[in-house]
Amino acid sequence: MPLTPSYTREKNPLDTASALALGWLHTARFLTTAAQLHQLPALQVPEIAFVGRSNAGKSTAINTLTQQNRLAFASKTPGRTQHINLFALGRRGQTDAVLADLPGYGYAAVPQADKLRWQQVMVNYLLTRANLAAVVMLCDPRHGIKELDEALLEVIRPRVEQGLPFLVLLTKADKLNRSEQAKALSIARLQAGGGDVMLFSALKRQGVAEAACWLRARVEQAGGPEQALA
Ligand SMILES: Nc1nc2c(ncn2[C@@H]2O[C@H](COP(=O)(O)OP(=O)(O)OP(=O)(O)O)[C@@H](O)[C@H]2O)c(=O)[nH]1
Ligand SMILES: [Mg+2]
Repeated sequence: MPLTPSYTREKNPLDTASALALGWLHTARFLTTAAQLHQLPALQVPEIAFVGRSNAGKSTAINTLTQQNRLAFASKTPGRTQHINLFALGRRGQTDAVLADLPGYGYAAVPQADKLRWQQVMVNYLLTRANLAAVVMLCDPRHGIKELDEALLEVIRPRVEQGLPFLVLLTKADKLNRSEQAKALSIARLQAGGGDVMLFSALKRQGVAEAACWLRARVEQAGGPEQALA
């Protein structure tokens, strides 16, 4: 039996997997923006959508995961992301996956007509986007999964039941102490309807490697080109 080379023995496989996933996410670059669904390009590569209430931390999570401060536009002003913004991933200029930053819902100061229009765009996106490979719902655990989040879970339930991977990312975990984090995690697990749940903090970099590995695994599962992922 051949001896295991020392470099494979010394490296922790989990560290290797997260370094690979984070390196891959770091290749992210802006692809396009669309105010309406029909303006989105039809793509063949797996796409992972980031959804959640306004101010939940979607854009910040994308910036943290891609290790790029200004990729997605994060802001103290809720309702800032008003378009679907796509970011391409892949080495050597190839695109082997796409991240989609969707406009947040539930921001009170947005006029009702705009809110309804956006909810419709979101619902249509989630139901019809052919290359959708996974959904990440970001949720501020201090508020929990609210009615609009539940409505969105209902919308995607048929696709989740057909195997669409789904992750609830409990953001801003730095605002909670350990026992509050544990409680938020168990409540969200009950509500997530079969999806995965993780704690995440952009500030403390908590859960970043774990979420990065989750994203990469979903793209591999969806059959992203292997040579580009290596
Ligand atoms: N303490 C803390 N604050 C965070 C974290 N993530 C995001 N924030 C803050 O939350 C606010 C909203 O973050 P965004 O990333 O812009 O939220 P969004 O979900 O993209 O919001 P919309 O684009 O309005 O839908 C900003 O002030 C961020 O700095 C985190 O992990 N910890
Ligand atoms: Mg945003």
